[in-house]
Amino acid sequence: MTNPLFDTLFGVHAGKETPFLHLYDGTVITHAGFIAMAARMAHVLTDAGLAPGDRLAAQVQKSPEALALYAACVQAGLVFLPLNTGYTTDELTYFIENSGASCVVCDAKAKNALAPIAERLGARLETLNADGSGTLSDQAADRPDSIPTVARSEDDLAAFLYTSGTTGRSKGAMLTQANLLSNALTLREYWRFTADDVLLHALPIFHTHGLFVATNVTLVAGGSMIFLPKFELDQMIDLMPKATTMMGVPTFYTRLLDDPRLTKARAAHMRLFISGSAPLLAETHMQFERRTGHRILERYGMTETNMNTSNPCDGDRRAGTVGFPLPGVELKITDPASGEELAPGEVGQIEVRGANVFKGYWQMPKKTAEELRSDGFFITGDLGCVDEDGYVHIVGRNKDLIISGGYNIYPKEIELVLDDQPGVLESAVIGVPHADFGETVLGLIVPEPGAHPDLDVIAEAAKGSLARFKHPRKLIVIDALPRNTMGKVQKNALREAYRDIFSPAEG
Ligand code: MLC
Ligand code: AMP
Repeated sequence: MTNPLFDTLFGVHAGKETPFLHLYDGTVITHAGFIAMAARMAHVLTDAGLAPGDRLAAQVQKSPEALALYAACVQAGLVFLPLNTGYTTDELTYFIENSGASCVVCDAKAKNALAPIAERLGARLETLNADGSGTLSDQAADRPDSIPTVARSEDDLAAFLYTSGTTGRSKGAMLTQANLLSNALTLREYWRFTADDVLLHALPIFHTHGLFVATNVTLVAGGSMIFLPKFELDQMIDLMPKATTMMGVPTFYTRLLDDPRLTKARAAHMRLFISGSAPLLAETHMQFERRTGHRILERYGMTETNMNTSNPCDGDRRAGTVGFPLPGVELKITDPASGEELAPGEVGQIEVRGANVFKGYWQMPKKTAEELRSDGFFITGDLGCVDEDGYVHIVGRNKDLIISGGYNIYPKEIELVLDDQPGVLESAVIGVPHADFGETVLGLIVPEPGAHPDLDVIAEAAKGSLARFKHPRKLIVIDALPRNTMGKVQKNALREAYRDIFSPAEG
């Protein structure tokens, strides 16, 4: 194969007039139509001088064209770098600069803000809007429907996905063709995806879950997707009877359960509901089964590793567990201090090894060495254990991380912004339970002696530099942060003290 990822995911479908994307307005884009769309874009990118290995950063709304841009990059041998549509210009500047992108694709609305940085880096700037229009599509319109695929090996990079760091700036996780391909093929078998499957797709396509898990699995199975711009409850309820599978974060499931239209009859055509990216409460799992007759299949993954473990498709899907290591993935539980493997049943840090595990962080050899051992095991930062039946349980995190509605938020990034505000001595940002998002962000502020910081001004400052999903939902002034004898802020004590602030205890 000249380009294993392209050939296996996309190339095999060239010329097939089978449905690939069903849009809400009834439009159907066939596999052949999609591959041709991608080829036209690949012409534009290669004609512009982009060479294999160059990075293309894209902050674009979800659309068939946005997905075709991913396929075009794979075909042209470019490294695809998708970016959260919520990121501010400050945040984007770092990703674009750090990755050394040769091309930036954004919504026309963001063009003026990104032009200076693109110019500084000598990067091309193209636009692609939510409706598929823009300079990229304009140029692609009269290009040929096919293009020779650029040769790549399995070890070549296919994508960069940035993940935030607990202390410093975000790290670009380098994913190879083999990382993505091995996981897609494994999941197709494990979850029994076939060409008959129709996946209800409402996830964003700038993260592992919506881009790689959902899309790549559908592509290797030759199936189709009902491709929605975002999660809209009415559309999900409306379209469920036309789908066979759905992938979502736990918020999708709690929102569906809050709607009385979710019934056994409505879910009767579905064969599989999959959840991941954040812990699914056992209660949600049980409620969903009572309401629909389906046991949600929970799986566990990460940006750096794709999917690691999954509950079985045919066997017992256990609430509160993330199932078994996937075929080809080794998993062990180790002592965080010594790195020694622990006895079965003991809680420790989860480490994984396999073809799914990334190549390292872009231009960060020190960070890479801290998390990716020389023997290939990756230290996930999650804490868990394996029970006597082999099911993996995630019981906590060894990293200061908040997961809100499936988005990862690193408190340090927010604390740095809060600490910079007038009258603030120091701050602590914690995740607290939230009925809709699972966890949400709470900011605790300690004023300088005699100061009375204006919380509205501070909230405004956060808005300027941080994406909306990272904004503290509440700011509270407190006298002092609890510290242990080493001077370390005791976030556990804070989480305990404020655990009911958004979801008050019963009674
Ligand atoms: C939106 N908002 C969020 C938010 N999503 N705030 C906190 N956390 C989130 N996740 C903001 C909105 O901008 C809005 O701001 C307000 O909160 C309420 O918006 P909403 O209408 O309720 O949000 P909605 O657009 O419906 O989005 C919620 C959501 C979405 C859960 C559907 O966040 C989502 O699709 N999440 C999926 C994330 C995901 O794909 N994660 C996978 C990562 S990969 P305002 O100002 O209007 O109030 C990974 C690996 C793995 O983790 O294992 O899969
Ligand atoms: P990300 O960095 O966005 O890829 O997020 C990966 C993190 O999400 C993991 O390290 C886990 O902490 C968390 N995660 C993913 N799936 C699950 C799950 N099923 N249960 C609990 N946590 C999960």
